[in-house]
Amino acid sequence: MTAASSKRVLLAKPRGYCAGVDRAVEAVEQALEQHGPPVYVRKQIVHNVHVVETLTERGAVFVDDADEVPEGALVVFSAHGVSPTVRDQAKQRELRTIDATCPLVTKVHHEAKRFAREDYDILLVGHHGHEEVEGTAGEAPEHIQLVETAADVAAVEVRDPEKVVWLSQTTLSVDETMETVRALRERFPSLQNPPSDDICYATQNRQVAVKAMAGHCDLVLVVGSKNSSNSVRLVEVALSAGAGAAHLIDYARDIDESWLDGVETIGLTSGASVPEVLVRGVLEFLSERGWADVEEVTTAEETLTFSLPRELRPARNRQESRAGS
Ligand code: 0O3
Ligand code: SF4
Repeated sequence: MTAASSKRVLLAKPRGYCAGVDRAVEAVEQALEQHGPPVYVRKQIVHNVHVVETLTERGAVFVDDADEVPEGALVVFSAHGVSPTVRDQAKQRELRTIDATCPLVTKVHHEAKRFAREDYDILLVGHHGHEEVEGTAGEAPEHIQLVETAADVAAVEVRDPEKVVWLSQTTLSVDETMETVRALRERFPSLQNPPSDDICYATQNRQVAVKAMAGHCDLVLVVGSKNSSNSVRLVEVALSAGAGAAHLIDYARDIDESWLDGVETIGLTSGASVPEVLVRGVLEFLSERGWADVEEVTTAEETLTFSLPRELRPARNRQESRAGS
């Protein structure tokens, strides 16, 4: 008689694609279908190696800068958004553009523009060099300063401490951001909050889900790429919520077999830019090694979807959306 196996997988839900990523990936697919290759994409459409490779095979050409796109060609702006300078650059080169910026990133751009118009000092919590932060800060560079962590707060200088607001990147750790905001508020008691949460629903939901299971897990595997802010945050959240260990992997093949030594419960989740097929690959890998018992841990149901960028909708729908706006 063999002892019952105590090996199990807890599978976080929600995980994987958010509404903004789904729309952005679909935008490139539709652009390829409607216009044929090559379709240029400024930066990675989303921060996922597999998505970028797959779209490249289908005729997308990823470039770092709009300068690299031949005049008159078609270019898609990534889900992370672009600054007005990039838009102007594209216009000057007479590029045809499709804007796949997530509407929830665009919302933060609108907030930045509004507070800049009202002459606030805007403290943007986010990661230096991240494309989303470059795009948002580019909306009002003279009003915005970047604050990465609570440690940066002492060095922040504002013109009028009564007229300060904080905004943020959409994909940060909620807990870490709140710590930074607490430190900011200690220095600037009149600090205003964003009109609504800038850290988006998908980022928050994935962190809540991983927190719910981390304490029961000897190991948490997060499927996601290294430059994916929200995926990297899930590893950190898992560790701080009590996971024995946590690792970020692009593919099942990245799993180091030694991570599995002495492990019973494995938590599995994926970042907002990660296709489900990669999670399936990890489940297969684990099943072949005795972790066939999979239990989904659900902390929220997501139903939000966004319609495709205007430039890709049929002409009739475009008119309706103009009339309704
Ligand atoms: O912003 P992040 O590095 O997490 O980007 P990903 O991995 O592409 O995920 C989608 C998030 C996004 C497009 C901006 O919020
Ligand atoms: Fe939009 Fe949030 Fe997804 Fe970013 S993570 S693309 S803000 S829904």
